[in-house]
Amino acid sequence: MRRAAPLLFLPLGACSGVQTSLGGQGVEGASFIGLFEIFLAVTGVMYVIVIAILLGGLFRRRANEGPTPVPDARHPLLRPALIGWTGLIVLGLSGLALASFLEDRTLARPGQKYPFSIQVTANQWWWDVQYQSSDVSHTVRTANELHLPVGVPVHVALKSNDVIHSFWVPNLAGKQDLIPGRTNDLVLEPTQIGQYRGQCAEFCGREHAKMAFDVTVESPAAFQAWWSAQLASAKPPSVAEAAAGAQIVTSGPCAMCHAIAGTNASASVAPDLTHLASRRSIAAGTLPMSRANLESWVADPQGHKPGSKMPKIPLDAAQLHAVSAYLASLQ
Ligand code: HEC
Ligand SMILES: [Cu+2]
Repeated sequence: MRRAAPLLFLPLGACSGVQTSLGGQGVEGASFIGLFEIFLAVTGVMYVIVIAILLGGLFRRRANEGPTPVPDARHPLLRPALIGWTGLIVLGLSGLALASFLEDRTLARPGQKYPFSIQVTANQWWWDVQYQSSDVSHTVRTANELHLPVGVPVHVALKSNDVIHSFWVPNLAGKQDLIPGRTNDLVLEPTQIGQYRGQCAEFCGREHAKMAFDVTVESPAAFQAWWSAQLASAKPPSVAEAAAGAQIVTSGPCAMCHAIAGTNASASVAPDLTHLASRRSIAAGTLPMSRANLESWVADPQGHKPGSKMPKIPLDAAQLHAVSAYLASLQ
């Protein structure tokens, strides 16, 4: 038992870092923590009172010895004590109900205007992401990542192409489901620059656990720079090896699923690869971004993410090397 004690602290590992609901790095998330603390305090006080009464009864009985004393229904304190206890419970429960109601009202933000909107579409098992502003020519498509300007409330429209998923960036806000055939809304207003991790929070099939995404909260200037860079078409390959890779990727089967702006690959059933190498991870958080990992992913997607909708395409070592050179150049 004593050796297992450190295990008790294991859950505390979830209290800091890039994926924690106690982070409070967003307006929504921080207000949830406030609500959580109110619930904890009220239920904590109730718990202590109940346990104190139980212990009191236990020790009183020990002290009396002999047969169990019959509770004295005429005890002068019994009536006021029962009335007080009932009152306390009613008051506590209504207080908690009121607190959640008010919290809900604040989070709804009726009438709020947003500078732009992000449409996130869930697929088994990756996230399609589109940035949309009033200027249609500024639409940007990426996958498995979100960039957000700090201090700006942003509207996120959530959709699904297959089954029910759940969008969750615990550091910033609560969960919201993505449901086929309808659009759900969420507002994200990060208050702290940093790197966070989002995760699908509704079991959606075999690779549900490997359906994460990266969230980069940055200064408004850095965010604008990112958006402008994403607007550009893919850079043409500058070395022979990458050019050979581009040939394979844009004319072979890859182009039947993926899009690379500026080439004739324009399918949309798989992650957009135009600026793939500017992301932090591959295949919805499955592997960190690097040329070696890109090569390894293309060589054997089913080995890294069994059941994933990307088939293994037969390529020899030289072809794989060329493909990874090209993919890694897609900054
Ligand atoms: C049948 C459609 C299909 C074909 C063909 C296909 N892919 Fe994919 N690819 C996918 C899907 C779906 C994913 C997302 C997998 C996941 O994360 O679960 C993906 C993911 C990727 C990723 C990771 C993207 C990201 O955002 O993390 C890369 C890189 C990639 N594919 C490259 C290729 C290359 C190169 C080829 C050709 C050799 C290819 N794919 C062929 C469907 C396809
Ligand atoms: Cu899921």
